[in-house]
Amino acid sequence: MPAARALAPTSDRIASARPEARRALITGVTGQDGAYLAELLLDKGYEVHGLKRRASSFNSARIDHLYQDPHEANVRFHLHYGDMTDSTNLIRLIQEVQPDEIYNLAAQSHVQVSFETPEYTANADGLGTLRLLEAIRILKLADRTRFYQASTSELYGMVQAVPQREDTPFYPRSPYAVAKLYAYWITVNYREAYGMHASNGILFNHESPLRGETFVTRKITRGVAAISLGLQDRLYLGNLDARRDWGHARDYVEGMWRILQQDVPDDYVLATGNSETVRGFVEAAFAAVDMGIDWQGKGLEERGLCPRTGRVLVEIDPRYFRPTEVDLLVGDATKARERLGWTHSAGLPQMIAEMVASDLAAVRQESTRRDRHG
Ligand code: NDP
Ligand code: GDR
Repeated sequence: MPAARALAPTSDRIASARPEARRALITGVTGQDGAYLAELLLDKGYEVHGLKRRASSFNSARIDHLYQDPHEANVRFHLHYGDMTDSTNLIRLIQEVQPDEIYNLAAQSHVQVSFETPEYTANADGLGTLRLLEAIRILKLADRTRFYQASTSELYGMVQAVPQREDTPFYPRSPYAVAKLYAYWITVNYREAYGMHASNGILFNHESPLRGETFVTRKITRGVAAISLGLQDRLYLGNLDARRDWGHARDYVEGMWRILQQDVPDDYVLATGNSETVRGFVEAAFAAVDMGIDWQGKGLEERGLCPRTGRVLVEIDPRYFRPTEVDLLVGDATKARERLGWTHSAGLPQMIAEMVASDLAAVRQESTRRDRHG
């Protein structure tokens, strides 16, 4: 597989594809969910088009295994440069691809980063969704193109009711969540105003070995892997008491697809129905490498110690606390189960074990490479 890829003109690549395949456009294809969804749709026989941002270094590691040389026949996976903040680019791309389904996964998706970049987050996550819906309208594709919006349990924010369902009131607690609130409602509005097949998946946290390394689960599994191999001293974390409903990304992209296969567009919660604290996740990750952890102290003074040696393994860093936090998320996916036949398959301990095993392998490989070169 070549490391560098020159993108051929879009129309050439579309012409080479099989005419009968259903066509999907995935924004955010280089992210965790984009990678799993692209794989799923290719397995289902789709022709898949992915929107990818230009970056100064390669940002396609999660989808490199799906890459097909555009010079070959019957290519079904195509990448296009673009950005959610660029309307003309999105309109042109949708005009050329004429997708049957659009999955809008692109977003500045980090809640804490959204407090640092609120305007950009609103532009990419909120207005970006509007740009896609407007492109469908302007191009008169409403009868052909179905639209999926990556909505989020962060919309619930400040706890109003537990578990959270489709009819639980929203109370967003970050610039990210407020931007996603706009995206949620503009999707509903275009469905009602223009009869578009536009749906929201209100997805609770979902993780995997492909999760970005600055989200808490992956930060923990990677840190635990490195600590257990003697390559990292300790892990610095923020709020250990936040509770999340953590599922596996592979299950959730299946749910996205099912949402778009319904005759009638609608909004669905996808969740496991279980919740765990960040602290509980840390304990389970250390257990996966046969290490225990004892907690000592309170608040910012709290520390996690190795029960055998007394060494500090986890320390609190106030930098990782958010100006406003979401304390408790746990979802009720009854509607998705009854109407879509969707359930999650992976349990949390199983997923943590998978993530830790993957990070052990990755950290070992990086350390060997470093030793070899230096
Ligand atoms: P990631 O952060 O892993 O991926 C986000 C993707 O969006 C990346 O491909 C990123 O590109 C791309 N992107 C960011 N900004 C832009 C932009 N301005 N223009 C074009 N592309 C852009 O997120 P996930 O895969 O975890 O999540 C997918 C979607 O689902 C997101 O919208 C997220 O907010 C939402 N969501 C996620 C949940 C989760 O638990 N994972 C739960 C609920 C909702 P690059 O690779 O270049 O950074
Ligand atoms: P979240 O995920 O904010 O739920 O958004 P994240 O993993 O960032 O935080 C989960 C909880 O862990 C606490 N936490 C820390 N978080 C990070 N990132 N780093 C730390 O060191 C740390 N210590 C404690 C956080 O305060 C929080 O309570 C994710 C994203 O994927 C969103 O895009 C998506 O919409 C929601 O999940 C559902």
